[in-house]
Amino acid sequence: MMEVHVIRRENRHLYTDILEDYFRIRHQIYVVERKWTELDRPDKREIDQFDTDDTVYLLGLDGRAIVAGMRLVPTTSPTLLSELFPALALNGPVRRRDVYELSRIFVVPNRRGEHAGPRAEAVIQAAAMEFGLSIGLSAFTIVLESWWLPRLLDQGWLARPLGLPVNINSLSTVAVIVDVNDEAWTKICSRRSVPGSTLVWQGLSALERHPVRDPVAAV
Ligand code: COA
Ligand code: U4Y
Repeated sequence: MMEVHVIRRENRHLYTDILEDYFRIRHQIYVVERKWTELDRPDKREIDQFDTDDTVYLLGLDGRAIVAGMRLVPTTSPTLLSELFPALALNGPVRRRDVYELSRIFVVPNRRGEHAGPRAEAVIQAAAMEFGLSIGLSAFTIVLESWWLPRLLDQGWLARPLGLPVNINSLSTVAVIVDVNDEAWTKICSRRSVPGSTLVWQGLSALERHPVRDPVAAV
C-alpha cells in the first residue's frame, strides 16, 4: 500500500524532485482536467498564494511516484476561506492554531475508483485525520463542492456547514468544519478498509510532529 509522507518547511529539502512533480501533476489535474483556468501559469506548475512555508503537504507515494495528495494550511495564515470565499462562513473565517484548512485533494487518474484494497482516496483522507490527531488539531475547515458532503458523512466524518452553499464557477460550493478526533479516524479506517497508520515523518523531529499539542497554547 502507498505510504503518505508529511512534507513541511523543515523537511522539504528531502523532497525537491517530488515537489516539482507534484506541482506539475496539480497543473494537469486542476488546470487541464478540472479547467480551473484562473490557476494557469506560464511555467505549467499549479502553485497559488496558499503554497507557502507554512503549508503542509501529504503525498501518497508508491516508491517515488505520486499517487495522491492533500494540502493543509494553518487557519492562522491566509486560507481559501479567509481570502477568497469569506461569504461562505456566516460567522467569519475560522482562525485558530488548532484548526487547519484542507484543500487540493487528488488521486492520479490511473489510481481512481480502485476496488482491490483500500482506495487511494480513502487512504489520503485517513492520513489527513491521522496528521490532525498527531499534531493535536481539533478540527479541519474545508471549502468544497457540495457533492463532497454525502461522501464525508459516509466515511464517518462529522461535517458541519459554516454557511449556505454558493455558486462558484457554476458549481454549488460550501464551507464546512470537520471535527478531528479518534472516532473520525477509526470510522474512516473501518468503513474504507484502511488498515491503520500510513504517515511517514521523514526528517521531522518530535517537536515538529507535535507543534500544537499543548492544549493551552492551542486556543
Ligand atoms: N463532480 C461530482 N462528483 C465527482 C467528481 C466531480 N468533479 N469527481 C468525483 N466525483 C464522485 C462521483 O460520484 C464519482 O463516481 P462516478 O465516477 O461514478 O461518477 C466518485 O466521486 C468516485 O470518483 P473517482 O474519480 O472514480 O474515484 P476516487 O474516489 O478514487 O477519487 C477524487 C475521487 C475526487 C479524489 C478524484 O476524482 C480526483 O482526483 N479528481 C480530480 C481532483 C479533484 O477534483 N479534487 C477535488 C477538488 S480539490
Ligand atoms: C485560487 C482563485 O475541492 N480561485 C481558486 C484558487 C471552488 C473554486 O475555488 C477556485 C481554488 C476538497 C477553483 C474552484 O472553482 C476541497 C476542494 N477545495 C477546492 C480547492 O481549491 O482545493 C476549493 C473549492 S472549489 O477554481 N480556486 N484555488 N485562486 N488560489 C476536499 C478536501 C479534503 C477532503 C474532502 C474534499 O476531506
